[in-house]
Amino acid sequence: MGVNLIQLFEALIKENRDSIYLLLRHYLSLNRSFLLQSSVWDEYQKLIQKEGTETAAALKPLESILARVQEAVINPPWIYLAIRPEIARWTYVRLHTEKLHYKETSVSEFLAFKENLVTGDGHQKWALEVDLAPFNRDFPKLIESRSIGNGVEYLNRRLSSQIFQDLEQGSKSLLDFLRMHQARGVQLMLNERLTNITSLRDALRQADKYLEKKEPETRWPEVSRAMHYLGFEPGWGDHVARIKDTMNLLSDILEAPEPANLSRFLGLMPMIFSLVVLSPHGFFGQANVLGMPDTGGQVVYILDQVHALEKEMRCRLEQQGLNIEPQILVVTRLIPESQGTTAHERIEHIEGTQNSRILRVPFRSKNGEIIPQWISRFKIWPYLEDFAAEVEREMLAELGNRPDLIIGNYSDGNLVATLLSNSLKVTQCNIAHALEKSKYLYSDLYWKDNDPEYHFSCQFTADLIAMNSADFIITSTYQEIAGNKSSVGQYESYNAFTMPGLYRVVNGIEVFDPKFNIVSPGADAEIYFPYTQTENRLQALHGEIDDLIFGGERDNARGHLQEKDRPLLFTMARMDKVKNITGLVDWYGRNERLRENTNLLVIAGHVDQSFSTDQEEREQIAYMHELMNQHDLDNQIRWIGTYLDKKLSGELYRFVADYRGAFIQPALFEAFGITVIEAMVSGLPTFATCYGGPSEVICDGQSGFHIDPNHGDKASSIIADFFERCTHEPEYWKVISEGGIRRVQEKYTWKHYAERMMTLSRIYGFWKYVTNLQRDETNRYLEMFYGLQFRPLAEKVPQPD
Ligand code: UDP
Ligand code: LCN
Repeated sequence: MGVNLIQLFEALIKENRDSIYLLLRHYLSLNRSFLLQSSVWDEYQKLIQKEGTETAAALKPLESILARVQEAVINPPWIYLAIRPEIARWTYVRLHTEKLHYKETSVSEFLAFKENLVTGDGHQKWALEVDLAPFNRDFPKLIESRSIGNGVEYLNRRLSSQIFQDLEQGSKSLLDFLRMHQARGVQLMLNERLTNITSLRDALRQADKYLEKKEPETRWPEVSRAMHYLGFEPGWGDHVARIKDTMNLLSDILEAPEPANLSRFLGLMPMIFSLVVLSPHGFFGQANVLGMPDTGGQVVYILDQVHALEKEMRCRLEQQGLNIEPQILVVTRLIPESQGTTAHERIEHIEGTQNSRILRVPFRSKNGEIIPQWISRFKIWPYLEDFAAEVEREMLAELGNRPDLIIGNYSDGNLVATLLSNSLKVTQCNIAHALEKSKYLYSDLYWKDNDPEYHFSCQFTADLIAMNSADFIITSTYQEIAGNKSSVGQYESYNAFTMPGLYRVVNGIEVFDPKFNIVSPGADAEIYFPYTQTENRLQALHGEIDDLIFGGERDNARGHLQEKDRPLLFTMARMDKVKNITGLVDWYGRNERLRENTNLLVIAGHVDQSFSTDQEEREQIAYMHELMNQHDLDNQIRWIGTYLDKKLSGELYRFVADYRGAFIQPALFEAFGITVIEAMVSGLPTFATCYGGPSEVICDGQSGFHIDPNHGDKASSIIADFFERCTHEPEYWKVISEGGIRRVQEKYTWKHYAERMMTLSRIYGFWKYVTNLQRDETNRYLEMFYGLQFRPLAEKVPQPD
């Protein structure tokens, strides 16, 4: 693309010099240093409207480039452009606005130019550049952007061809790998009799002959003596048919490795008996926690994940013929001042599981005292290193051994997972949930302004360390990694950025790295199911729900719906600014058609501002009241400021669907949005933000609708159109409702999630082993980055007295 772009630019400049000059002058006349994608485009549109058809025609060929400009940085006479011609591929160019010179430039120069505009101190001669590319030079990388997020498939192909290329060496690695399997002190798979590939092949043949004579249902204990004698230990299967199947797979691989066989074989290996899930911040618990500060979808996700994983682990262990109870430990922070939750309890059994627990470990002050109060997720950085050390001790004591997999969650959990995995040499998996960098505009560039409140310098440094040390990363959507044609992925945004005066990142994370895998979460199918499944409906809750929506005054509620037969437009979210509930109320207030056709039901925050301890939430609450007054909305909006328990919220979605309502998720940015899939699977036509995960979860016009929160009028008229159409054409509501149900049932289920996670953890475990993928050089660099950058930054975060 680079070459084409140069040619295109040169040709355009030659042919349409005057018009291009006019456009560049227009950008300069705005007196703005930074223009983002939408402004670059909107300003271009304004100009051609003003100048008329001749200029429009002359500039038309430039559109294909302009549409791909992600950012323009202006400091006359120069304009620097960051162009993203394709998903996850970038080119940087520099234009002289007077001479119309054009040159491709490096990412480093582009970032330095940006820094200069922020600091105003001229180009720094030397800035710390973080560049991880040299470390990854010898590692395999995906080539096509459409393969991003399917790392495991790619790795599997790579692994089998590697084994194939050197069958003896490859098979030897496999043999060594199988020989090292143990569980709680018991040898599994192979014993010391099988010392080389020839003896393994022989033993497999003999075992096959022996098993041939047995009934397929014969259980392992009945053949175990003979198997042991041949060199085989438990783990091959619970009965003869399965044992034979596993052994045949291995024979096939030893003969001619094929990706499908290898991944199936590894998927059957007894490798995962216990795992640790890290989620330090917020209030982690099973009741009364949602709605507490920093506590939302991540908790829902992890609890559902634990249920699904425990089930899958148990099922696999049974099939492997092993009588071992899987163990999962969710490790979080112990908060003595637990505010009516269980956050002060050291250990808590997870309901609905057999052997999964929450283990809580406190944060400590420098002199070792336990910190009693909740601490915002933006300010927890100074505690994490000691926390990790204490977690390591407590976790080993709880599990009796080191875990087989460590899963980090969010920036803090991923950093702790890094420290633990490095120390224990355990496979590390990261889950971001939401990378804060994409949520706040210019959070990197103006980090200094934000640091007193948000400490992004710590968070982004922690993110870079954790991303690069993870063995594999799972994401809920493709866009989380690499965005789409027009918008940048959340991980992609970490590849090149700068925090002026601190450091400049020129290769922060490689989104073509096969460590990335899309494994989407689901919605708890026992709670969130279609409104049409009448036999499972919770009729007993309908009185309560009716009163909640249509009742009169009650604590923590505002508004009283007058026209009760109108369908409900329903929203439910934490009242963070980014969730944009106030934006929605404003659009609703302004759109007469929407007001005539619907009532708005809002479940968010607190109605009484004094109940909130969070500054951002308090501001949103005040603004919400202001908007309700301004648009006179008390007869049309019901605002409930109470968090609902899961059963009630599950039935509420269906109740709204009974009356042909819809769900709306108006966030300025939503990383994934569990409420979106909950609403869809309940059968509610769903309108959700086009920024972030929902844009991928929903197929626009089929399983719901995309709306742009930055264009409220357009968004509200899309919704009004829908309701108007449904009044003439009631079947239309059903079409979208069914589309949403189908989409979630096909793509977003915990069953699928657990199966895939279990396969991934084995394949990445094997990959780590055979390629000796310790990434020693990267780790040493990251350790240095941790010690020299992260630690001093974290120490500067103020701690309570
Ligand atoms: N939730 C709930 N009761 C409420 C509000 C929210 O149970 O009153 C749940 C909601 O059903 C969803 C989660 O909280 O499971 C919110 O997750 P989401 O990913 O939508 O947003 P987050 O809070 O993580 O940003
Ligand atoms: C955090 C978020 O902000 C949501 O978008 C996700 O749905 C949630 O975590 C679970 O991953």
